[in-house]
Amino acid sequence: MKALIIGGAGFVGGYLINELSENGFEVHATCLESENITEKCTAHILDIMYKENIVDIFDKISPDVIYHLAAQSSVTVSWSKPQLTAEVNVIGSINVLEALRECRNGRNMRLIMIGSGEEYGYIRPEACPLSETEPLHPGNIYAATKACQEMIGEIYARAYKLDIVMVRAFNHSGAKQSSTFVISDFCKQISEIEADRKSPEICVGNLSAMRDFTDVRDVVRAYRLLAEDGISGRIYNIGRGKAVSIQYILDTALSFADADIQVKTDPKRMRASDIPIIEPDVSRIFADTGWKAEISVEQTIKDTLDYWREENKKCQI
Ligand code: A2R
Repeated sequence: MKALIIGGAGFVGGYLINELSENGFEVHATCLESENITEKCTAHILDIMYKENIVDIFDKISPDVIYHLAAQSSVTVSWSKPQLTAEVNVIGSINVLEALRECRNGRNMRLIMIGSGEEYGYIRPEACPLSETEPLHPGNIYAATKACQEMIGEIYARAYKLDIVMVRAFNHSGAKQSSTFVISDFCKQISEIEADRKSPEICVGNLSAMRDFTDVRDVVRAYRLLAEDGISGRIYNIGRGKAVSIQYILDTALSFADADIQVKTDPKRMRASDIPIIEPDVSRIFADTGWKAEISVEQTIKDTLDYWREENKKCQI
């Protein structure tokens, strides 16, 4: 089986390249000119804003499965750069869909489109666990573009009979993730305190919110299984199905710390619109592929902390 990952140089891309190459796939991955990619795959330069270039790559590789990961993936950036976010996430995704329609062998390729649990947005707490049929009320620009990408994906699947599977991935974490995400943020701060590079205070936001965290290694396994067993035209939630509080994430991270650390609430980290609980129903993906999260939240936190400790050592050399 041949796989092509569009946007392979990002956080998830590196893990997906590993997952697929370890499971016998011939892996191709695209990156922007400025990015680096691992040697476990064949790299191709691609900007999804140029549809003809996507068609060329699809024709050249003729993959069995395409993973569309390329995105402006930051909620924060989506507020400051809404046009860029819409261009990459919506127009770029339409370019991918059009390329699938126009390339020579597109009817024999499966496209996995990566959306987000953020698409659900302003939910009623009693709607949890959120099933895929729950109405979407995106609460930020990033989420709105992902909902739009998905709606257009559904239209292409139906109108042009293309083989497209869509996912809504909830919070996923692991080593190498940007510290704009909570687990990575806490672990990075702890590692800096341990290394005496920061005062012994960890800055936190709203600790009562409950979110669903899955290890990125489990998430990419779900992506692989969906290529094999997912049902064409379907949308799948991907998550653990069990939310925990940010307080629990903090306490667990602190329990692994080799230092005395005070907790300090930072008003800049408090979001006025924080929804109390977001938790997906993951029975659909389990029914169709047998996938469920296997790596514990505690393990993810431990591995992320170890990653940041190593990064700190590099700074000291
Ligand atoms: O923005 P950069 O330089 O980090 O590059 C990102 C790349 N990308 C593009 N690739 C091709 N053409 C473009 N016009 C374009 N704009 C951005 O997509 C980055 O290397 C990759 C996305 O990776 P991350 O930002 O690290 O996202 P992550 O966490 O790997 O998430 C993968 C997917 C995304 O669709 C998220 O929205 C979703 O999972 O949660």
